[in-house]
Amino acid sequence: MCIFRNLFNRTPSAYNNFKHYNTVSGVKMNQINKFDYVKSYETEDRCLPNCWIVVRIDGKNFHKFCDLHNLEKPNDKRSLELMNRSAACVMKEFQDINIAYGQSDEYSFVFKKDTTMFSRRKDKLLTNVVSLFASSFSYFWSIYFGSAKLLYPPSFDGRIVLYPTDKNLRDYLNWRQADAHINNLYNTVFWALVNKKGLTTVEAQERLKGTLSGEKNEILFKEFGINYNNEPALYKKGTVLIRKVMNDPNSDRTRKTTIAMNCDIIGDDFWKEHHEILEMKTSKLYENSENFQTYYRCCPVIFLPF
Ligand SMILES: Nc1nc2c(ncn2[C@@H]2O[C@H](COP(=O)(O)OP(=O)(O)O)[C@@H](O)[C@H]2O)c(=O)[nH]1
Ligand SMILES: [Mg+2]
Repeated sequence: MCIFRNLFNRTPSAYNNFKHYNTVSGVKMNQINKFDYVKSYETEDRCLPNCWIVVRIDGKNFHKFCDLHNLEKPNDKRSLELMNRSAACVMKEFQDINIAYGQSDEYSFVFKKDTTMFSRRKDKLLTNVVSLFASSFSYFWSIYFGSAKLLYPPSFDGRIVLYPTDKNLRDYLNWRQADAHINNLYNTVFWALVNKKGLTTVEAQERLKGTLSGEKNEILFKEFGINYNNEPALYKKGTVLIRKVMNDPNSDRTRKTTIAMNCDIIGDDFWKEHHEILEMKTSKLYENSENFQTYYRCCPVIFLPF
């Protein structure tokens, strides 16, 4: 259907007059139909049914972004919290995301297997998540960085991966959390060698070449008095976001909210305690009040219940 005809849906005679006497860029209105066929070149790639849909976003060139913004090495609490806040914003907008996991400059969002959001269209799911995450990152920047200016608009890439079984999904999340652990242990020793012992980055790299985790732990402990176990869980474990029904501290009502935890998700305990994630159910009232941050308010101005 010619788009201009839609304008006159309610007054066909007006359309008839219009189409004969008007032109757009020299093309008569009654000839516009001949362009309609270009729409048929659009394709719609849909995610397979009955699969978990993982959307992973990752900061573009974040090593440069972090250097330019003088972020603390190897971990900057502000940037990790900003990533979490942005991810909570995505969770709020897309209620079919059951769980999200983030570390460093990346976040994985898991849509439930039976989501019908955007008719499971890949391009819609991916671009909506990536763009909301990126805009949130800039929008919330000053909350975490105060007067330190955002020097250019950061961007994120994104991909979609489908996992047909719960085991596949758990293995995927295990892989990301194991990656966080390996990188964080390496980076913690690396930057201790550079910042506290004065090694050059090349010397630190040489020193760590081929070392196993036990040896890295030992260097940290013996040479720097750091017990890796006591490092913040935010750095060691990354952050997992899930949905819970909880008592709202600001009223006598219960609310569905997103909570953030820095805990192990590789073992079974997490999945037993939060069995509703894989079962794709709403949680029962969750009264555990430790070890997590709530995101009742995701936006600084408007109260947005989840
Ligand atoms: N200084 C600092 N850098 C970080 C932090 N989080 C992430 N990064 C940087 O972001 C990079 C993320 O890795 P990757 O996505 O592979 O690199 P990219 O291609 O440069 O984005 C890390 O290698 C770090 O350089 C942080 O908290 N502090
Ligand atoms: Mg990156």
